[in-house]
Amino acid sequence: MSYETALRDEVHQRLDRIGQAGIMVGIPSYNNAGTIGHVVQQAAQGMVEHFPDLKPVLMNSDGGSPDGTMDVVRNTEALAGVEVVAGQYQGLPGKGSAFRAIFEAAEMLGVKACVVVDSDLRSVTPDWIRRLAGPIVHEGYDYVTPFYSRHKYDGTITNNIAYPMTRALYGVDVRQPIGGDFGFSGKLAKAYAGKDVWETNVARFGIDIWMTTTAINEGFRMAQTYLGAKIHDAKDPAAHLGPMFRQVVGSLFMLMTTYAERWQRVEEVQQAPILGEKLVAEPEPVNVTLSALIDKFKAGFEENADLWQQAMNDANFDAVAELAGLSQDAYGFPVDLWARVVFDFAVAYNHGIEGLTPDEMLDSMTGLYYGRTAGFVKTTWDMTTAQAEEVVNAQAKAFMRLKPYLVGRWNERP
Ligand SMILES: Nc1nc2c(ncn2[C@@H]2O[C@H](COP(=O)(O)OP(=O)(O)OP(=O)(O)O)[C@@H](O)[C@H]2O)c(=O)[nH]1
Ligand SMILES: [Mg+2]
Repeated sequence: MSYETALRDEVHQRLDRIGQAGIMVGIPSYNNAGTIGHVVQQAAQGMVEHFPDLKPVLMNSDGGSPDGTMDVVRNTEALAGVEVVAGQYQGLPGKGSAFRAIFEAAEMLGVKACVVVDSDLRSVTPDWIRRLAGPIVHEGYDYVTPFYSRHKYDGTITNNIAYPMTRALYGVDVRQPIGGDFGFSGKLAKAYAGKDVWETNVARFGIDIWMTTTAINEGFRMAQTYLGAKIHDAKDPAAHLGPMFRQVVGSLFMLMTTYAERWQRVEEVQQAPILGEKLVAEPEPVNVTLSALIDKFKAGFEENADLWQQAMNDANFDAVAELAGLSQDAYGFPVDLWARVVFDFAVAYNHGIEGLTPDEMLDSMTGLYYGRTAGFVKTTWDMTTAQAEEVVNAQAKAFMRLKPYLVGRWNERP
């Protein structure tokens, strides 16, 4: 069933009664009763303290949490002057649908700026709201992405795919394209709300990459903003990231068809300006299990070798097959090979492989992502976060350097 709107009647009526607002913070949630109270307090305080001239609204867009998340929001104190809306969205279950309701609400209220922050954040402060909304309210930007200090093993989908692909495809260096905490203008919220993507992975964890890619390609002014450390309920990449990988990468690949004319012409990279005073912060360590990652890669090879062979060119497949035979000591996953593998799958996803659904392709690619993550972990094991950052940067450059390979394969349709 498809929905015309993500706003349920009761939420719509509540927004109608509020009428108009100047600034809004939207918080998506699903079972975050333990952490959302803090986020609500900080966000509300941030609006009141830093934007006293704008009428503030805080909206929690929940996925029907059985743990009482919305009650926590409604009962949180210290919100003098802030209108609080806690409601369930309708549509496909997922973070993207929750955001769709927030976009629609921002449009209805005619806000100048909207900020979204995750409900599992522990490092959010009122100052985050200033840093995310300030460039929109005062400097005419439409889209602001977070620039965090993250631990080297937090954000492995970002570092190994979302960041290098966004930079190489669209020529914009935006370090956290799927960071989850963003600021955007009312104008951009309206543009997002008007799109027809809510039956796709964009309704789930594809939302972040879609927001960033859309903002870049539809000419919205964008910037990054220093936020310090992102401390949240981070996940071990070996244990929890499979579905998120499919949804993010599926959306990223899908968008390559939408914007094919544009990315094929891009040869230069420009950094989106990083605004604000730098925040120095020590991120919390994220644990990874190297042996588990390598095992998952090898299991993926056992299970999907045929499919990998169909998706990849022969030389790439042979190189990957060789890696699957290595011991942990000898293991490594070269950056150039990884870039070509991602490009092979991007082409296979968009042009199709007979007898395979796009989701099956992404499922099988997860094993390769574990393989590259293991390679990254091995290379950076003894490195500081700053040194690991250089590895991420070099990898992004490799994607750009090898882009002609992608363009060539993209255009050799059967
Ligand atoms: N409404 C709603 N919100 C969701 C859903 N899934 C996730 N969210 C929210 O989206 C935000 C991000 O989700 P997380 O699970 O923290 O994911 P993440 O931090 O991007 O991912 P990691 O970096 O892997 O930890 C949180 O505020 C979640 O509560 C959902 O199905 N419905
Ligand atoms: Mg999180």
